[in-house]
Amino acid sequence: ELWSSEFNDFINKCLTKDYEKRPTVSSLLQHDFIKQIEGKENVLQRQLMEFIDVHQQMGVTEKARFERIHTKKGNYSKSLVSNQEDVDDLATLEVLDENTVTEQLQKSYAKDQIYTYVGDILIAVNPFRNVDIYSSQHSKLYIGAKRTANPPHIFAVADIGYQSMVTYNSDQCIVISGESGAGKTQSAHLLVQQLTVLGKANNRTLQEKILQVNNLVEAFGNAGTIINDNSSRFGKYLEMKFTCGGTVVGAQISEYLLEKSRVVHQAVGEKNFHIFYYIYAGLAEKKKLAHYKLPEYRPPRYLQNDHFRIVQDFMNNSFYKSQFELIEQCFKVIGFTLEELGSVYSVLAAILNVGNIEFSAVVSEHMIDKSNISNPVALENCASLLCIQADELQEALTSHCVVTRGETIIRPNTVEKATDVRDAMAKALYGRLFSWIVNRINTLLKPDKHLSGSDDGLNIGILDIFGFENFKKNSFEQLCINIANEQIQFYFNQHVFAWEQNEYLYEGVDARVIEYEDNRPLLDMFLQKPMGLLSLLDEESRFPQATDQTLVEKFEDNLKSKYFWRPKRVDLTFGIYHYAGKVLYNASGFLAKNRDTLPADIVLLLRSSENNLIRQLVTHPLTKTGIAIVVIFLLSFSRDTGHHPRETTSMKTQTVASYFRYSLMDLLSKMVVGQPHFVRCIKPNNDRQANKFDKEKVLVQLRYTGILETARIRRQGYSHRILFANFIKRYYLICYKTNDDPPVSPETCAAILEKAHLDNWVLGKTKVFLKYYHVEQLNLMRKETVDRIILIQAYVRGWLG
Ligand code: AOV
Ligand code: MG
Repeated sequence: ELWSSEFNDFINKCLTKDYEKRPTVSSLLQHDFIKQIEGKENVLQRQLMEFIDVHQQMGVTEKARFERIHTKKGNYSKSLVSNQEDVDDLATLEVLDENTVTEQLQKSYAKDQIYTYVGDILIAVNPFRNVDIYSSQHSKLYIGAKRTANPPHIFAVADIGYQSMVTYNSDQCIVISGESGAGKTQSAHLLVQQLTVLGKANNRTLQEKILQVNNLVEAFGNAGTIINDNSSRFGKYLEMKFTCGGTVVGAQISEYLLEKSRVVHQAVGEKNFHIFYYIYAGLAEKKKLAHYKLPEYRPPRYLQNDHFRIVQDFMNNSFYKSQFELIEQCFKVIGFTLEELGSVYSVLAAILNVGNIEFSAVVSEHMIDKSNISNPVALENCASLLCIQADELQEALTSHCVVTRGETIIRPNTVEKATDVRDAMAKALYGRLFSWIVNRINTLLKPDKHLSGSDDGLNIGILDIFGFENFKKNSFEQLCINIANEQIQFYFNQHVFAWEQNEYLYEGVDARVIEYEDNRPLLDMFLQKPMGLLSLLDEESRFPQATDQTLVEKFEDNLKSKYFWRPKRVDLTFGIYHYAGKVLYNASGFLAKNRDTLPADIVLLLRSSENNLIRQLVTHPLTKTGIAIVVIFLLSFSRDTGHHPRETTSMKTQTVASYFRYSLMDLLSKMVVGQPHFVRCIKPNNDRQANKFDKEKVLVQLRYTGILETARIRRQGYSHRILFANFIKRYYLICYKTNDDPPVSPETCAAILEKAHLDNWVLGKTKVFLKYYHVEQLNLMRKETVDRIILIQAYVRGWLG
């Protein structure tokens, strides 16, 4: 409260370069503000102590690094370092080639220095073991510190994001990329952790709630894959909400494209979503398996795989038990009620029971294949957990309604069809439960209007999606995951290369053009309408007679792109040259997965449930779906002039591909409003081993992510462009007196920059072009003056002895 804008204003008034004009001690003591804080000295003193504590700790490190900082801030071009030295920033390397960069990363890695900068971008090499660099001491060290004062760190990225948000009063987004298992999710956790510290939530509970969000959604959205024991099977954009003053007041998450198919089937060597194992072990511990009708002997079908052949494999697992406790705690801390918690367990248990329902074929007198449920116990269990009628469930699974010429006819389902309906029901229940949890979290963590002020406040978004995947067998899910990664790479290129170069051109700033791998053509091949891969997939999904075979043929006939090829004309495989390498996909199941239909009978039945949560899952069309249609409509309208959008879809016909396309657009639209910061995670080996740096493996990732080009452009380029007026408003104090009102002109900007002893900046037509280290230096100069005043005040009041 005491660090209010009023207090800051007060400090600013005392802030003048002209020592003569500074207020005297006695005049300070008479100041209104000082009087106002009378009686609150204890609070202020504690804050000051903390502040000094941080500074003393920083001081130690700073001393050791003083020389380097000094040369760096003087004349940057002279501070390029030779290969023998340690570098924190690859952009400062004298020799900038693949080998040097890889060696540099390897050297740092060997010393547990897993982070390295490339200009303002952070590279994180996964250590695959705990490194002691995330303590509260470390956390303090990176608060408001100049970047060169400490070794590179993910906390520094949080700090830059936070400081930029407060300084420029603008939203920020942190984009984390890297292949599966590279460390994105871990990085996202660390960012949230540091941002809650920075956002000094004045309410401990809120801080705890925000810290639990990731754990909770990941229990439902992550699973063990061959590559990563805790692999994200959905994309997550977590927005932390702040007041304009920088106090954290809430959080919101958006989820993208959960891999629902995992609920009913897992590839060899993989597992189902974590939560299923957690509840099994947790409920066993509480002796509640029978209550939730979970079998204690044979594992439910959906949990049977090569990891778990008998139920004891996970039921008695102590890790799963402790995770269950943790998740239950998360639910409670965030604010879910016990009733809601019970319903969540019921839905999960119902899904496992749905999977146990088996069908057998009955040949009727009309020779139509019918199916019967051969294990009525599973059916009864499932109906009871979902609070619906068992006979109605049986009917919805084994038959379907057809409306022909106004007449409704009931047709039996074959065993195959009934099995599909069963699995579709399980997937839908899980997907909707996941969205419900996310929506509920958003409601519970919505910033209080009263706290965030009348306006919307500010936010920092953290993007953590599923990483690029290339398995032995790649299906629809891998295709979606990899397209999303293409999109992120495109976004990165746009920011780092394309927009930067355009702006130089526009502002008349001379900068050399850097070549980079543009993945736009490939992205167009996927997203264009009407001939892009996703559109073709949608079109084929509308034909009832279409098969996966006709789909691949359609791709081959229509996708005239060097990025697409078909190795064997006969089978279902096709290949794509992604930015991160070539991937062979198998189109088997593509159409069904894209249609993702849930029969109306099942929806109607679930709507009759006596359980409130279950009714909610099927009653409200997920709000996003509604927006999706509008956005797709608008996008297709504005882009493909001449073509009327065909997707005037109702919810019934919305496919995964069209929803997915919308998701990408929605995500991008959120991201483009904020200033981006990038974290690029690198996987040092394929064996998840600590202390193993596979040079070839790293090199490939450096190549396809364009790190080398990034380093080049960061060396030559200007990462910050600030309008003259904004620049002057913020930094005029460095050169002028508090009461001065210098004109908005390039000359004023130049005067400030010269006064700050900076070189290598450029003035464009409307903006100042700065390198990232210039901004750091300027901010530091401004902050140091303010800090000094605060300390003086403390001494004046005699609080520090
Ligand atoms: P991902 O998010 O990039 O993969 P994770 O963040 O899940 O990868 O990291 C994979 C594993 O690497 C973690 O479970 C940790 O064991 C280890 N790890 C990552 N970062 C660190 C770190 N900073 N310190 C210690 N261990 C770490 V995927 O979600 O599969 O694309 O879809
Ligand atoms: Mg992840």
